[in-house]
Amino acid sequence: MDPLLALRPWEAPEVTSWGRLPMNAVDRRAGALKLDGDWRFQLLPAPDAPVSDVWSSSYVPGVWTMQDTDDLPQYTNVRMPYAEFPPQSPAANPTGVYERQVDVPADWAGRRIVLQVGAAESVLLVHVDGRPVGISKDSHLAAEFDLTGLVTPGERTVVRLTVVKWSDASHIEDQDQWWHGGVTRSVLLYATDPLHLADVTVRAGRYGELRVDCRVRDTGGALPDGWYVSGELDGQLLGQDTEFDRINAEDERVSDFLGEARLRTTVPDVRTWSAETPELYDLTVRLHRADGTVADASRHRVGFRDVEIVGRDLLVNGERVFVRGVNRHDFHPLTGRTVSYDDMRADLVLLKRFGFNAIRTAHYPNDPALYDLADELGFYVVDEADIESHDHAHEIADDPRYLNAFLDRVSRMVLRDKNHPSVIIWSLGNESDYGAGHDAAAGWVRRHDPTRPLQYEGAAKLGWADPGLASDIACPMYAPLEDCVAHALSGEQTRPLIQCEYSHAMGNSNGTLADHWAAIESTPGLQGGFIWEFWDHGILQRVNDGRPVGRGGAGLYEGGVAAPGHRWAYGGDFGETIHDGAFIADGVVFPDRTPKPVMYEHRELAAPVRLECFRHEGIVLGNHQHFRGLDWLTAEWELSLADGGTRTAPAELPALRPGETAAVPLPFELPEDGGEAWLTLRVTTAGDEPWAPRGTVVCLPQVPLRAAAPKRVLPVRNRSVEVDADGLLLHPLLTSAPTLSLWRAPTDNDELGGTAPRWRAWGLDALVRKVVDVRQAAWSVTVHAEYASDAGVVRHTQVFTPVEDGIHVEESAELPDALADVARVGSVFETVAGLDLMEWYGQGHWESYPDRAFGAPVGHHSVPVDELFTPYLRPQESGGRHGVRHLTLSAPDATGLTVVLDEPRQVCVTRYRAEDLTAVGHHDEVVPRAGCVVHLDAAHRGLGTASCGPDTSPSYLVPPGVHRWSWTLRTL
Ligand code: IPT
Repeated sequence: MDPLLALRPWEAPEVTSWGRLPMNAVDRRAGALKLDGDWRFQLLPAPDAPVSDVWSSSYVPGVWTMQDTDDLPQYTNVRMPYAEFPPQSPAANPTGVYERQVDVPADWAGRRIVLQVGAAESVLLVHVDGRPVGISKDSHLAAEFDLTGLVTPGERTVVRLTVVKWSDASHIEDQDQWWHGGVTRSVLLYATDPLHLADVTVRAGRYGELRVDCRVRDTGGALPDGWYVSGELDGQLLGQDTEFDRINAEDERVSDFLGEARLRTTVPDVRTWSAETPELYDLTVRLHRADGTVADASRHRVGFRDVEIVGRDLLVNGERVFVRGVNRHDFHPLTGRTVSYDDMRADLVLLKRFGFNAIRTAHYPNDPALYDLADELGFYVVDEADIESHDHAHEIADDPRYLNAFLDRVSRMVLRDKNHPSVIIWSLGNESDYGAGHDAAAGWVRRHDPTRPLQYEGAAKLGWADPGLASDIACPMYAPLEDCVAHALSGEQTRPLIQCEYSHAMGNSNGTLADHWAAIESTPGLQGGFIWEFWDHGILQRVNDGRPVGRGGAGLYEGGVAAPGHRWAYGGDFGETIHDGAFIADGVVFPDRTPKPVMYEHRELAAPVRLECFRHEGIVLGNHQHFRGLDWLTAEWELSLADGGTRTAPAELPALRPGETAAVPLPFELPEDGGEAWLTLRVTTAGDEPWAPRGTVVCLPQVPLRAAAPKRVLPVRNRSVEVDADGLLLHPLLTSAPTLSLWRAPTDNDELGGTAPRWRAWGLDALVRKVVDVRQAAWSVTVHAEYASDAGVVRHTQVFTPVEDGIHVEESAELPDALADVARVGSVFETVAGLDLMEWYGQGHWESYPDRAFGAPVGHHSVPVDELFTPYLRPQESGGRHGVRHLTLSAPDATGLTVVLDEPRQVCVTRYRAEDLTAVGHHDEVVPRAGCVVHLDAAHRGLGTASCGPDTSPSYLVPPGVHRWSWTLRTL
C-alpha cells in the first residue's frame, strides 16, 4: 500500500506534515514555473478508494466544489457538517486526485528543485512519478517539497496532488464560511542553487535602523568555505554586522550546516511606513560564494515602522492610531475561495476608498500577495493563524494530540509574514476556546518575534484586564458599547481595547456605528475594531439546475444583482440539509464587491477632514489623520438650501498638521430666503493616489447653517377632500390610500435578534384596519380607524384638509403600552405607475436609517425609484432615506406628486410592499410593482446589529404612546 495512505493522515492530528520543508520568508515567485491551469482530475468517494482510469479535468487553483462535480459547496457556521467527533472524519470523504505532466527545464541540472503548493484543503498528499513525496495540512499556507533527485532536469515528470476534504484538521478549520475542497492557491516549481538562503528576517524601525538576519544552507551538506551575504537598500549597501559574527565565533555557535549572518544599516531621514504613508524601500539580499559570484538572492520591500503597546495604547511610530478595520475572508462568487492578485487589489482599493485602514485576515493567513498589497497601499494587518475549532473548541484547546497543529500553524504564519510592515499584530486564531495549545503557540511567537503584539479573543474572554499569556490586547467580539466604555473608565484597564469583530453587517445592518466611533474617539483606551465582515459570501448560482456558475460567470452580475436566471446562493441553496442559511451574507459589500450603503457611513466616520460650525464667524476645520497633512486633498464648498437649490464655491484647505484645527471664513453670504441651509465640504483626492484616481470623493463633512422656519398650513375653503365610505382618501395619483403601518419586512437583525418573531406574535404583519368614524367638517374630513393587534388596539386618526394645490394630512396613532417596540409608526400608500424618479431634500443620496445616518449628507438628491432599493441577499426592509423634508415623485412628462413633511422624517419609496419582500428568500423571486410603495414614518426603529451582537440603543426604538405627524400632498 502507498505509505502516505497507510499513515491515514486524515485522522491523525499529530501528523501535521511529512517531508515538508520549513516555512520561510524568501519569495520564490519570480523565476518559478507556474503550474496553474487544467489538471487531470478525478474525485474519489474516500481517500483510500482506488484511483481509476477515468479522468476529467479541474482548474488549479480552484475548488472542485465550484467546478463540474457532484460535491457542492456547503455552508455551516459553528457546527461541523458531520457528526464525527475530533479527530474522526466521515467515511464519505470526497478526495480529489490532481495530476499533470511537468517538463523539468534542462538547465536546472545540478540545482535544488522545489515544488510549492500554495494552499490545499484540508490534507495534501504529494507523489511524483508514483513515488511518495510528502504530506501537508494547514489549508491556508503553502507547502514546499524538495524534489531534487526525484525529478530529472530535461525530462517529463508526473506530479500528483491528492487532496482529502475532511480530516482531523477540518475540526480546527471550522470557520464560518463555505466548505470546499481543492487546491486554492497557485502551484509553483522552482530551482535554486544548492547553496541557498533558507530564510531572511528583516527588522526596520522608525528611526531608520535596519537589521537583516539571514540563514543559509546547502543541500549538498556542509556549507562551502568563504560564503558571505550582502545587502542593498535602494542602492545603498548594507554593512556586515561583525559584532554578531564575533560573538557567534567566540561562543562557538558557528555551524558547518547552518550559516547565520546579519546585515545592518541606519537610514538617515527615513521615510516611515504607516497605513497613511506606506513608504517602502527596496531591499535585495545576496548570498555569495567565496569567489563573489551570487548563489541566491531575495528581494523584500521594507517599511520602517515601530509597533508597541504603552500602557493601554497601541502605538504605531509612537502615535495612538485608530484602527478602522474589517474582517476579510478569501472569497469570490465564481471561484468560491480562490482569489487573484487583481481581486485582492480591488478589495483593498475599495476599502481604502471607504476609509478603512486595517484588516484582520479572518480567520487564516491570506495569499502572500495580500500582504504585499497591504504594505503598498497602507493597511494595518492582524494576521490570524488558521485555527478555529468552534464546534469542539473546549475539547481541542487542551488536547495534546492537537498541540503540534497549533504550534505548526501559528509558527508557519509568523515565519512567512514576519517581514511585512503591514502586519502589526499576530492572532492565534478564532473561536477555539482557550487552552494550553494557545499558550504554547504564544510562547513560540513571543520568543521568535518580540517586535509585535499578540492577540487572541478566546483569551480576552477571561477578562479584558487580564487575558493571560495569549493576548496583549483586549479584543472582544460584539461587546456592547456601554461595556467597552465602562471598562475604559473603570481604572482597571491594562491594555488597548480593540474589538476583533463588531458591527455585524448582515443584511440591512450596522446600526449605531456612529455611536461606536463617537465613543472610541472620545474615550482613551478605546482604539477601534474590525467590522464583521467585508464580503457577503453569495455564490453565483444558476436557478434552473441549482449549480454554481463557476469561473465562466464574469458579466453575469452587476451592481450587487445577479443576472436573470441567476441568484446569489447562500446556505441551503445547494440542497444541503445541514446549513446556516443567510448568515453567510453578512458583509459590507455584495458578492460582486458593490458597496452596501454602510460603506458610505464608514467613509464619513473615517473622514480625514472634519467641520464644526463656529457660530457665524466661521467654520472650524480639523485634520483628523495621524501622520499626514491635507496637501493630498482638494475641496469644494457646497451650500444647500431647502428652498433654493445648491451653490458651490472653491475651498482652500489650510495647511494643518495631524490633530490641528483652523477657523476658516464662511465661504458664502447666506441668502435671506431659501430656508434651511447646510454647508458641505466636498473633499476629493488632489492627485492620483495608488488607490484612487484624482478627484475621488474622500469625505463629505457637513454643518448646519440655518434651521428650517416653522411650516404654516393654510386651508383653502373653496375645495373639499374626497374619501370613500371607509374613510380612505380618494386621489387620482394614489392606487392605495394612506393607512397606518407598524410593520417592516424584517431585517436579518429583526429576525435573528428576536424582534420580528415578537412582532408576528402581536399580529403586526397582518393588521386589519377597521374604520370607526368618518366625520365631514366644513372643509376637512376626520377619519378614526382602529387596528387590533394581539397586544391591544392601536387608534389611528387622519384629518384631511384641502390646501393650495393639495391636501394636508394630519395623523396621530396611539399605541398601547404593550406595543413597546415596533418597526415603525407611519403612513403607507401606493401611487399610479410611471412615477419613476424621486427627488428629495434630506439625507442621501444612499440609503440611511435612524441609527445609520451619519454619512448621508443633507441636500437635494435625485434617484430613479428602481435604484432606491438595496437588494440585500435575503429580501428585507431596505431603501429608506432618513431626514427627508420634502420629496417629489415624477414621470418623464413632469407630472407626479410632491410630499412636504412637517419635520425631517424617515421615508421609504420602493416597488415593493413589505409582504412582497417577506414572502421570498431571494431577489429573483420578487416581482416589482408598477407603482411606488411609499412609507412616511413618524418613527422608525433603528437597525442595530442583533443578528450577532448588540441591538440598537434605546434611543432608536419606537416607543408606545401617541405619535403625531403631518404632511402635505400636492399634484405637480
Ligand atoms: C463570530 C465568528 O468569529 C465569525 O467567524 C462569524 O461567525 C461571526 O461571529 C458571525 O457572523 S463567532 C459568534 C458566535 C459570535
